[in-house]
Amino acid sequence: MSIVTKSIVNADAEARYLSPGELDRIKSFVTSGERRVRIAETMTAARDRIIKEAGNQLFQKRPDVVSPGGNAYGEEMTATCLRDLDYYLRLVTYGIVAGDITPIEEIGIVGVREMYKSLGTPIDAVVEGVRAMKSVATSLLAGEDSAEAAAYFDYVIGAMS
Ligand SMILES: CCC1=C(C)/C(=C/C2=NC(=C\c3[nH]c(/C=C4\NC(=O)[C@H](C)[C@H]4CC)c(C)c3CCC(=O)O)/C(CCC(=O)O)=C2C)NC1=O
Repeated sequence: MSIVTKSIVNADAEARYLSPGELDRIKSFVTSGERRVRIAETMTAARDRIIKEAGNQLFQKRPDVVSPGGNAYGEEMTATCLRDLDYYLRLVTYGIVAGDITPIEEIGIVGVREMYKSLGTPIDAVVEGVRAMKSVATSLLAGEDSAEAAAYFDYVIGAMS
């Protein structure tokens, strides 16, 4: 839910007008809108490159995951691993557009530890992959945009660490 929808639902539950504080938060959401959409556009257009470079960085740092016995060993498993990175990059773009981590949390964080545990996937290596995506993605963005995007990657990193 966006901050706009959320504020309306809360206010209507109490049959009241939006409060000055709520209107302030909506104002900053609206005024930052163009920037957030621009960031999401850049990341969406560069997604193949971000995934590829982040994957290379991850497998260099953690050769164990793509070695025999590793969770991402073999062409098919490596592709599934890169697909998971792609999932998280996509969720980060959702968060940036919504100006809110909730979509990332609901789709990709709730239950993630248990999921990776049951798959035998080392979650610390997934975190390493997200860190690498952050580094590649933020290098494609200018100052303020880069900091804004970094915050959403940091949310994923923190929630999985
Ligand atoms: C959008 C929300 C969402 C997420 C996050 C998601 C993740 C997800 N990753 C999976 C598998 C997997 N995930 C990985 C990922 C990795 N292995 C490693 O060693 C690396 C560290 C890492 C890559 C960074 C691998 C290798 C598998 C296949 C494991 C297997 O089949 O044994 C599976 C099992 C089913 C399948 O293979 O598709 C799910 C559900 N699915 C979703 O719908």
